[in-house]
Amino acid sequence: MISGRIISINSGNYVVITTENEQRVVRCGGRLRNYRVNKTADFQIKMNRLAQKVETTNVKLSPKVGDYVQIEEDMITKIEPRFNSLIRPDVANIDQVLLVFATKEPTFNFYLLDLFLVNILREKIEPIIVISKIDKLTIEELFELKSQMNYYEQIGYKVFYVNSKKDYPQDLVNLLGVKTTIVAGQTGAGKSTLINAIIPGFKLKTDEISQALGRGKHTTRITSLYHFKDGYLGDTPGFSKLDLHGITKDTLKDYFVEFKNFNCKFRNCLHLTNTLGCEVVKHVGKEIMTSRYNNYLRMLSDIAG
Ligand SMILES: Nc1nc2c(ncn2[C@@H]2O[C@H](COP(=O)(O)OP(=O)(O)OP(=O)(O)O)[C@@H](O)[C@H]2O)c(=O)[nH]1
Ligand SMILES: [Mg+2]
Ligand SMILES: [Zn+2]
Repeated sequence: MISGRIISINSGNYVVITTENEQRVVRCGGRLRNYRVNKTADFQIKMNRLAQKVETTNVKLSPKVGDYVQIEEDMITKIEPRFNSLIRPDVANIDQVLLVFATKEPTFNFYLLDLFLVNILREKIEPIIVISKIDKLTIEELFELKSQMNYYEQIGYKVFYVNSKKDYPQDLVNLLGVKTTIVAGQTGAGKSTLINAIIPGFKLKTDEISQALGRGKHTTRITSLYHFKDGYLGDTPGFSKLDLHGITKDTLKDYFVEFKNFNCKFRNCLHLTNTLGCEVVKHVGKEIMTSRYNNYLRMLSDIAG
C-alpha cells in the first residue's frame, strides 16, 4: 500500500505525489464507502448547524485535489480525513488562499471580495488578499483603492499589491514556505500570471480577458498543485459567481470579524438596520465600513429560511 497526495485530476485520472516523491497516475472506482469524515468535510457544509455537531459520519466521498490518499494496485482505496474542504474552488487540506482581485478587467467588486472572505473563513483557512494589475490604475485611482483596502488591513487581513507582468512579489513569496497555498479568484483576475511570476520558469496558460464581455475566458480549467519551496502552490479555475454554502442567517455575522469589536448586548441579534440599541448598527459608517455592512445585509437576504 502506498500513501500520497492528489495534485490534479483530469478525466478520471488522479495524479498523485507519493510519500516517496514519485508521481503516479491512478484511478478511483467511484465514491469510497464507509469513510469517516471530520466535521469540516463537504457533507456537513451542506447540512445545518445541528448536523455539524456530529463529529464523524459514514458518507461516500469522491477524492479531490489536495486529498491525502492510499493507493493499492493503481487504485485509490482510501481518503484520509480532510482538515478543510472548499467547494469553489474544489480543493481540500489547504493552509492559505491567495485571493486575487484585479484592480480592473474584471471590475473590482467589493461584494465578491466579502463573499469570498466569508467562504474561506467558514473553512478556517487564512485568506490573503492580493490586488493584481495595479499598473492598470492611475496613481490617484490606486491611492483611492488602497485607502479603501486599508480598512481590510485594519480588521486583520493581509493585503498585497502586484503587477505580475513586471515585478517579482517577494513579500508574498515569503509567506509560502511549507504551506499549501491556493490561488483563487474571478476568471481573468491574473491567478495563473501570478503563479508564473512566482515560480521561476513557469509558463501556465494565461489569456486576455474578453474585450466584448469584459470578463475572463476560464483559461484555467482544472485545479493543480505545484511543488514550490517546501510546500505547494495551487492554480484553480476562475469563477464568475459564488454562493453561501452551509452558512445560516445566525452564523453569517461570525464571519464579519469586525462586528465582534462592538459589544451588541442583544442575544442572537442579526444587527439589522432597525434594531434600536444595537452596537453594531450604531457604528456603521463610522468604525464599520458601510459597504461591508450592506454586503452583510445582502448576503443575509440571500440565505433562505
Ligand atoms: N497589466 C497586467 N496584466 C495582468 C496582470 N496579471 C494578469 N494580467 C493579464 O490578465 C489576463 C488574465 O490573466 P490570467 O492569469 O490568465 O487570469 P486567471 O485568473 O488565471 O484566469 P482564469 O484561468 O480564466 O481563471 C492576461 O492577459 C494576463 O496577462 C497584471 O498584474 N498586470
Ligand atoms: Mg488561470
Ligand atoms: Zn446587534
